[in-house]
Amino acid sequence: MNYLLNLPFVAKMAPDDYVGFTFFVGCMAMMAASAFFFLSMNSFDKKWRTSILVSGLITFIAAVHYWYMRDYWAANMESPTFFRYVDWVLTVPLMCVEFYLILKVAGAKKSLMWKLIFLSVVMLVTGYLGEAVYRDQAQIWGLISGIAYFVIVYEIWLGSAKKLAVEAGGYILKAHKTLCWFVLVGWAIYPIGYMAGTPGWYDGIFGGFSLDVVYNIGDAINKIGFGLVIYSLAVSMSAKKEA
Ligand SMILES: *C/C=C(C)/C=C/C=C(C)/C=C/C1=C(C)CCCC1(C)C
Repeated sequence: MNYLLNLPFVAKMAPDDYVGFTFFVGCMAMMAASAFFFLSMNSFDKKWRTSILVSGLITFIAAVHYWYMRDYWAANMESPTFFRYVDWVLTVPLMCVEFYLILKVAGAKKSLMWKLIFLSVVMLVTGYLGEAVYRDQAQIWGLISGIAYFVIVYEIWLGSAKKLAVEAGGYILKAHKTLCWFVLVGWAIYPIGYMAGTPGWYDGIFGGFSLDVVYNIGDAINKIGFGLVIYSLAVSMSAKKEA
């Protein structure tokens, strides 16, 4: 029993542990963003509260996972792949819900939401199989995942979601466009990280920069950025209504 008391309660962090640092800061940023979204929620028109609530849920779920991932990294010094993908499989479908919520005013149907959710789950499950289960087949699973990603990009940039956004016009079209850029550019960070982290593929393009650092930066940009786009849309729409 005595040896337990001698264990440190907080793991040490080396000053050059960039992965540990980005897990730590990422965790804090997600917590702060969640507080911001939750606390600002009720200052908006009822119609926008659900969207802001979902923004907060996305960063909150991430904050909890980052808490675990930070710990896991500190204890094992290896990628917390399992927690990473559980986080994604919960938060990315919620990002799909955000597209549906803002396009609802233009008559978006639930089928659009389920289609995007389905594609995102295919993208993530196949990605997990390639990254954690069938490591020697990472290329083929990455390819299937990439196809699902491509279909999501097509759907929002050129497909039915785009049509609805054009119908809605104004601030909604503008916000939709910004979210589309997040998906095209911000989300592309992940497959790049995946390729860079797969042995025999493009490993080494970041000069040994860790896969986790790439994913952590991607998460902060995408989850908090996405939420802020929705937030500023709600601000604009509420201001318009008052005027
Ligand atoms: C908050 C988390 C987000 C927005 C995560 C997004 C993740 C992706 C877009 C992952 C995509 C992948 C591919 C397109 C191919 C390789 C495997 C993945 C899962 C890394």
